[in-house]
Amino acid sequence: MSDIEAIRAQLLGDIEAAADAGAVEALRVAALGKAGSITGLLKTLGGMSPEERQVQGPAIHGLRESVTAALAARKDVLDAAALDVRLAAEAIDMTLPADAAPRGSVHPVSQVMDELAEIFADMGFAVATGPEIEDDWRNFTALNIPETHPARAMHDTFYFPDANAEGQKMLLRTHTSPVQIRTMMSQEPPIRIIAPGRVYRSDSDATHTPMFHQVEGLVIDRGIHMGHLKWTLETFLKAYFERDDIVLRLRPSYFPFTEPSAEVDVGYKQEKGRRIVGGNGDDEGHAWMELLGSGMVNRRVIANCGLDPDEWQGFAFGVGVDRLAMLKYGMDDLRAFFDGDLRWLSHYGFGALSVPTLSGGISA
Ligand code: 2NM
Repeated sequence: MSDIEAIRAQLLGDIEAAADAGAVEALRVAALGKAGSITGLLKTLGGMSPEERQVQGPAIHGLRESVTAALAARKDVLDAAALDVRLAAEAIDMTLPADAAPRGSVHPVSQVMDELAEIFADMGFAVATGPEIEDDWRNFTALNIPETHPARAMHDTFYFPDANAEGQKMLLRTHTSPVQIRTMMSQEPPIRIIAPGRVYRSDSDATHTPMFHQVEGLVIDRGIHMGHLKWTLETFLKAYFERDDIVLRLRPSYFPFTEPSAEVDVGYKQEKGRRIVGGNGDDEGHAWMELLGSGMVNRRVIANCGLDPDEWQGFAFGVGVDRLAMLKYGMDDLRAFFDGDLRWLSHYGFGALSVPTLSGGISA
């Protein structure tokens, strides 16, 4: 066997036996590197006679090509084997139930907001959202809340130190009503929305947190009246509390943004003196509990949003989400909502996969 054939047999055998990428690279350097065996053979071509070079040249170049090809092929085989090992090690059994190792839970506030979205979607309401940092006009002025209104005082509202480019005072929204203002200014009636979200008031004790959650609702259409408001709230509360024996009591009230305004109390028939929810019993055995604020949207608010109040009327309401959650799920301390205590969350939280639906059960 010629030198070339001996080198070829040796190298191809070694390459075939290379156990890993490092061994393949070492063989490449030994054959094709600066001091490699094939590189050495190529260098001998210069000193040969033309006749000899004509024979040896193609033979040596052929050797180099077959060794290069063998190195690449071996590397491909080793790479594929390494990938197989990695895939086997990192395999995930997609057939395992996701609940096998439950981690985390849905906060009661999120659960209740999901329930509200589901209930109101069934009545044709869309969910609207807006920024938590608002300007004075959208949070107060547009809502017919005068400059001198106590809600504007520093001790209730978190103001930012600087005004915006239009000279508007900036603040953390004190209610989600600016979302309704934005909606009325950007959409053509009829409008049916709920606006859930975080709101901020400088207030902190056992029953008040400086950030809390609110849902407000707004309907704007032709010929809307208090009957629509009462039916909507009754239908919502029956669905939310998952019972049919709910009665409402509307008491006259005052809000700058609604006229007339009504405070809505929810009543439960008391079972032989036993209170089902907190509240005071009346002569007929009802336990009444103040729950929502509501009213017919003030025509000045409608006009402030660029709509003609002679053509468009509407009702609006607002309710605290944290309070709704406490009543339905039996929590008694509002502050626990914001502690992030994992034991509380695992006790009161909801499974991430149990999405509320009207068909499947609103809190199932
Ligand atoms: C409440 C009570 C009564 C209300 C009014 C409006 C708007 F933007 F349409 F004028 N949004 N929300 C409203 C009315 C809110 O919360 C206790």
